Amino acid sequence: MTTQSEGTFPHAPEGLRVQKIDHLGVAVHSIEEALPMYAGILGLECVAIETVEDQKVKTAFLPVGGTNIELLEPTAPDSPVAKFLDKRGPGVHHVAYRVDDVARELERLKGEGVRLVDETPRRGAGGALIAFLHPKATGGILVELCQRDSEHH
Ligand code: CMX
Repeated sequence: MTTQSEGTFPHAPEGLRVQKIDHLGVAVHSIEEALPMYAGILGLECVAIETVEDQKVKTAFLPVGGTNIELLEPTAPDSPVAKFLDKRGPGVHHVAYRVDDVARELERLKGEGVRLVDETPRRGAGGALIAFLHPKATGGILVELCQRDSEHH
């Protein structure tokens, strides 16, 4: 099976219909230990903490300028975030783009041969429908597609 990497699309794809950057995911060892720095240096306050069992992460949302920082703490040694922290240490883990219809975007990207992590949407923090594209297809940055029913984040 062939997959696409940057700049090798046979028939120019339309690209995502992105509304905004929904959030930036940041991997941390401990949300509790990270929050004082976010408040004290960056002036960002946490408005929601939620565990997403499916992804094996605890999340904290910190609104900033119409988008959010999402802190990610692994809840199990086999969490993708635990693996990331082991390899790279704390830092930016993914960029999440808000789209109208994750399932439609996935179908279209699949049709273009883009390498996906998730072929169908899953439930993420705040009840959002989410899916990941593989970082090898998106310039080395893990990309999340995120669909929300309302502007609650
Ligand atoms: N950003 C950029 N590159 C990443 C990455 C990330 N977050 N995670 C892994 N990679 C790279 C690795 O560096 C590695 O590259 P090299 O081969 O060049 O060394 C490659 O991808 C494979 O990485 P790996 O450590 O062997 O990890 P896996 O292949 O087992 O898994 C991935 C990688 C992306 C498929 C997996 O992390 C995944 O499924 N991620 C999506 C789910 C997720 O991250 N959930 C947590 C957040 C949930 C939430 O926000 O709600």
